[in-house]
Amino acid sequence: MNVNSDLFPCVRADIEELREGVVLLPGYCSTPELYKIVKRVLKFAPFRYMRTPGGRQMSVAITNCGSVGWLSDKNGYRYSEFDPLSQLAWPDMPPEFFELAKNAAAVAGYPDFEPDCCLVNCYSTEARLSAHQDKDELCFNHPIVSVSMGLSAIFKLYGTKRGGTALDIRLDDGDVLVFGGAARLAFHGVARVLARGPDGHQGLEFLPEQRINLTFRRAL
Ligand code: MD6
Ligand code: FE
Repeated sequence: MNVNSDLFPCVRADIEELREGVVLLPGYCSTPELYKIVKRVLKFAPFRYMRTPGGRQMSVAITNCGSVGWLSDKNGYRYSEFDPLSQLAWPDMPPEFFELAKNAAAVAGYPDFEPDCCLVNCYSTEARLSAHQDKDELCFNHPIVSVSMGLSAIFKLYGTKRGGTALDIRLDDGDVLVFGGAARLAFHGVARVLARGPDGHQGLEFLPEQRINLTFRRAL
């Protein structure tokens, strides 16, 4: 498939390996176009607040596209072919999404990455994502590709054991983070979403109050 894309690459700064396995592609994609595609996905599978297995409602609103989607409810975390809200299959992964994730992974050193799931997270400035490992996938040889849009966030990167001091990574609109290899099972979370500054630097005209993050995975 050849998707001619205005979405990437538009690199704002040098690509940087922040730690073994963690590669930041600053400003790698053009988010206005990406956001239009997100909105099409949302028509079929709107954002919703899921509950943790412990019964707490997450502050991050979630949806998915792809052949499977990530879920959390009282029965645990897992991937499912079906959206529990609609009982239908999740919307297909848009080809532009697939190409973006595949291309970013290749640039970061993973030429074989083919995502089957895109988890879409939506944060208000009050939302947080507590430290976790992404370990519901079948095989950890594949990286995770994370794309940030809208408001900036402070992403905390820990080691492969819980606790310790974190590396704080500011993720801005258009940044892509590729997370694999030695870091694939590192703990990480989102400590806070930064409100739009008075200079209007953070956030986007079309997404002034929120941060949206796409995480591409190979679940199966
Ligand atoms: C977020 N990201 O940035 C949440 N997981 O909103 C993640 O949880 C994540 O960015 C695995 C790999 C990269 C990520
Ligand atoms: Fe994660």
